[in-house]
Amino acid sequence: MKGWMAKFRALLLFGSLTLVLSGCGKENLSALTPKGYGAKSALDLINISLAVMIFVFIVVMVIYAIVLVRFRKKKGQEDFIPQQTEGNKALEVIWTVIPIILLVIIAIPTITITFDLADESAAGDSINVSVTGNQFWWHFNYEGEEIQTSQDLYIPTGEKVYLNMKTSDVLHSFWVPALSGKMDLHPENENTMFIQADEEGVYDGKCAEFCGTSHSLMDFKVIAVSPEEYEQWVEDMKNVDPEAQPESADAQEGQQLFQENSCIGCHAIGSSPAATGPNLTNFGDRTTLAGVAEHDRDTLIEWIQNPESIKPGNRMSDANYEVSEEEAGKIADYLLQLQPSDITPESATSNE
Ligand code: HEC
Ligand SMILES: [Cu+2]
Repeated sequence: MKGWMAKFRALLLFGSLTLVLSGCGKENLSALTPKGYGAKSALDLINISLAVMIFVFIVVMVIYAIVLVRFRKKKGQEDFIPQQTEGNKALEVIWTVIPIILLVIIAIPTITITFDLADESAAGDSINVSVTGNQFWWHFNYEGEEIQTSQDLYIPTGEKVYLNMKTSDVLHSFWVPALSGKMDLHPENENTMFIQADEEGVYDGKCAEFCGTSHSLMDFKVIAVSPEEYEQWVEDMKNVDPEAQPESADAQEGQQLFQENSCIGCHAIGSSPAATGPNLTNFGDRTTLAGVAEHDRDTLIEWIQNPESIKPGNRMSDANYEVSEEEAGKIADYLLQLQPSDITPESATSNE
């Protein structure tokens, strides 16, 4: 009775764990709910391999069950040693040939898809973005467009967008599970992959290569909008005037403070090339602060005063500047009104 209870408890525990854990994960961060070309191909491969493995498992289990039942010692049967056989050509050929066939069934799509996903022949006619991984943030430079941005990567749906990737420091790995597989970033070699989103949406990205203290906080977003919205976004980003005066007096003071303190030394606004910190041209349109924190005024003030408390070990923490809470508030007002485009992450989720 006791043993039975223990088994029942274990079953209950595992059963409820399965139930609870199956609720984990977000749909826009899962390779099992693919929303793009690369991720769909990968899921096809997972399914083919799984089908083959389930087939093998079932065949083995059925034979096992038959043997167990058929060759049991029957009631009242005398002990005896069964007839001993050695070698059986037919059987050996069968159990060599079947696995070969199964491996070929897995190999053909694997090789086809591997080459297909590595195919860069369309890169010349496509959107190309230089991606730079930094501890612990992402920089995006739209080649030929004079657009530099960080953290949020805008792409049009239904098109291959080629990412030419490098890192400025240690190894990182670019991964948007719902859209495609991973690609490592190297300081020396440029690695290229393409992503293609089939549906509009905001897809979560992660750094998938341990890169230091805040590796787990090196998040980013891919924002897939319709091709027309993308065109609009490109136009808006190209037309940004980095010197433009904000409307409110506080934000104007904030702009002054941003320039007087060392902020401007590390953060570009407009299309000037990559600096030590993220480009803030469309900071007001971002969904998160520094890729992970709440995107609101209070959190931003805290970030400006003590970035270490939000992202340990980040490269802004050892910057030399002194701003009061009031000044940080004005800088926050300035940064939050940097909203050059009507195309925002909401555009990607509103048409659903
Ligand atoms: C030494 C260079 C440096 C200085 C100076 C600096 N920052 Fe930063 N800043 C960074 C880096 C690096 C990051 C990225 C941190 C991360 O996410 O790992 C960052 C991130 C940010 C972010 C978040 C950006 C995003 O994309 O979400 C804001 C906002 C910001 N800094 C504002 C400021 C302000 C305001 C000042 C001046 C008071 C300032 N920074 C001074 C380097 C600097
Ligand atoms: Cu990283």
